[in-house]
Amino acid sequence: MFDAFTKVVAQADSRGTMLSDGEIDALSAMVADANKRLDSVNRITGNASAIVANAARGLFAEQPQLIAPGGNAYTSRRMAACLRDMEIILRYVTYATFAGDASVLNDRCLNGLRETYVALGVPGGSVAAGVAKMKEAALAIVNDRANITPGDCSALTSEIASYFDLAAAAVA
Ligand code: PEB
Repeated sequence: MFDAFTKVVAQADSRGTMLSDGEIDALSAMVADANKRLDSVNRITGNASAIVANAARGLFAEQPQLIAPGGNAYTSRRMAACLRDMEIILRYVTYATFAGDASVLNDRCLNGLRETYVALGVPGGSVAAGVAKMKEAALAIVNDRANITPGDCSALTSEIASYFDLAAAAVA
């Protein structure tokens, strides 16, 4: 598992070179914007249950076959597993956001997830649709202008979006 710093160090070490100016500048920019990152993680984390519940509600409204008899979220056991899966994915997205690197998400959550869903008969495309809904909700919360110092959050927003997209693509 890497964060943005250890990733760059590992890459420089495998090249056998000093850190480049570009690498130092990129990490320096990341440090300068660190409060935005921590605020974003805090906001997503603090709203995690609402993000999961609303995304699931939206998913089941669009794909009612999931909660109909025989569906993959039918019975409270499967429904609970589904909500739990969405929460796990959201949790790893917050870890990746915190670390500034996708490796924790890839290695500990997404690796083998598609195969798991195929084996279980869970429709990966539906999970991906649920992840896309969590992405919209999380980014809306991150970009809420209320109670923060206004600033440019576009780079961070697209970074966070990329983690959700990675998760969706891994199971779709
Ligand atoms: C992945 N999900 C399920 C299982 C596993 C995961 C390993 C099988 C074991 C169990 O049931 O607990 N676990 C999960 C995960 C990690 C992990 C992400 C990462 C570290 O360790 N059903 C739907 C929706 C979707 C869904 C499309 C969006 O209709 C999910 C939610 N996951 C779902 C369901 C099951 C499941 C299991 C329904 C239960 C399947 C079954 O037993 O029939």
